[in-house]
Amino acid sequence: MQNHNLYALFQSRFPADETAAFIETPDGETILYKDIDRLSGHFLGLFEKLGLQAGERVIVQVSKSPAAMMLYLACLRHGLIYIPLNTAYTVAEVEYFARDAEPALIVGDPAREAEFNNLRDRLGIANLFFLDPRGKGSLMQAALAEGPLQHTIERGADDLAAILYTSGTTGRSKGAMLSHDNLASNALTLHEIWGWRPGDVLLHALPIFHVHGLFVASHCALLNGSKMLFLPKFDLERIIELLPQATVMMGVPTFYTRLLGDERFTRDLCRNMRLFISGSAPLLPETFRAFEKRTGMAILERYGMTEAGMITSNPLEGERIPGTVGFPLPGVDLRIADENGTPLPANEIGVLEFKGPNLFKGYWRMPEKTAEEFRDDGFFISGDLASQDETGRVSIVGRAKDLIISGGFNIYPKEIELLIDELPGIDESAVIGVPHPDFGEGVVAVVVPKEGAAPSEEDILAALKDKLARFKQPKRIFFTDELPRNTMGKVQKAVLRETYKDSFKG
Ligand code: MCA
Ligand code: AMP
Repeated sequence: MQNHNLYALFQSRFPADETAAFIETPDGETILYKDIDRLSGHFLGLFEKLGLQAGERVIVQVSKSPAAMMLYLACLRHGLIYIPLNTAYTVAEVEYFARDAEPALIVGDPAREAEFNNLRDRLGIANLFFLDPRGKGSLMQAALAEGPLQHTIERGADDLAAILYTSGTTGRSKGAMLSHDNLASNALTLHEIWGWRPGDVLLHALPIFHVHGLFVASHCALLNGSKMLFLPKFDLERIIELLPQATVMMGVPTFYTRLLGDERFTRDLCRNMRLFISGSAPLLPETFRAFEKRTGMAILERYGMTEAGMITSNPLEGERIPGTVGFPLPGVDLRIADENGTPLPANEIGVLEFKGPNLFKGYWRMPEKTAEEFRDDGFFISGDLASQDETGRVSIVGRAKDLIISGGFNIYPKEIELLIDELPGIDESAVIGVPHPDFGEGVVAVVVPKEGAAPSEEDILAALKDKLARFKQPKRIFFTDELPRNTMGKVQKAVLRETYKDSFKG
């Protein structure tokens, strides 16, 4: 029987060259391909010692480091379900995920040791370890004392490899369950269509707690036996320094607008680059054009979501058209439909629905929520508004879901509104995204105070501080007497977005 464990696929592609590097950091840390089995094997030793069983969950909220990458690969090998969390989440937010996922192991940042210990005690978490940004800490200490073991356990196609939480329109996060085959099929497709070739070097500046950085970027490199120039975070100086050594880079639009904002970013700097890929948020056509003018290269925009990885892509060969996200990936069945799921004619705007081998297995312990988002014929309702032309090319034109995407991070207004509404002196609130020069969209809260009350912006922000990750906190708060509503009583967010559209101008 074929072992569907994703790690087995990667292993089958590791380069024979003993000197081939997998990861290089600016601090001079290097991991060679020939060392991945051994380094991840130490974690396997620890997992055995702790008695962790395949199918159990592991929550990981640590800084990006080569060691964190090894931990991820070890979880795959042991059949553990990997749950990465945004490092910006507060412990209050982590608590929600821990209650929902019931992990057998949590790995956290030692900078928040006391808070994590408290969480472990309250929730009765069996195992808690720490890993710091330099790959040191109690996890590494314990792992290095074990093994290395060398198993890559048998997994079936549908066995889960990871759960990635995406926020929900109700304010409750949902865990998207992704199988080994979901991840493998998408990685193999992207490796193929983006023309990965020997000698490609990936400049990796994305976080590794989301699909974009963890799966799309790293998996392509692993399948290609490529080196990753691994930055702890987006760092303009480092990127300018490293670009001449790279051939491929993936980023959110903010990466590209920030690069364009620096005059050292030139055609010559990109002389060895063959591909810049953008996604997670809409790339403005003006950014695409400015980039082309500066570098002579057309950014390749693709579209995806946590529930499925990548779904469409502009072509490697052929025209990349700004404002479009290209064609459905091979194996992906895609349609633009009305509210009943009936396909619409070409060029009409509707909701993008799709299915394919990359489509997830549902939301963790939320069968009703899962059912709501699938059609009877297995198509998934993305919540994105799109059109498709006669040639099959897709354009994302908006969102049916109430979602803000800021610097590539998704923010669901409901989650913030619920917290603001429960504060003293506040009647109600509406949270919207408006154009932001750096993040694409910036979060704005429009608040209606209770009669006679005069809450201040500072009070509201102070109250949100420990409850919400920094990137979700409103960057501006406005007060008003009343929110605009339609005849059904629904808040007209489009009207608010228009009213406050210049909040970040100038
Ligand atoms: C940081 N801040 C943000 C964001 N990031 N605020 C809003 N939106 C953000 N994305 C806050 C910080 O807390 C800080 O607040 C202030 O903004 C300035 O921080 P700065 O140091 O400039 O930020 P940074 O560290 O440079 O980060 C910006 C970033 C980063 C590089 C754009 O957010 C990033 O790496 N984003 C990528 C997200 C991503 O990987 N998305 C993929 C999702 P203060 O100063 O007030 O304390 S996967 C996905 O969407 C699907 C599958 C897909 O299609 O890919
Ligand atoms: P996430 O839930 O973080 O996986 O974000 C997925 C959402 O990001 C999609 O449903 C889209 O709304 C958005 N998205 C991803 N790529 C693009 C893109 N190229 N253009 C416009 N929106 C995008």
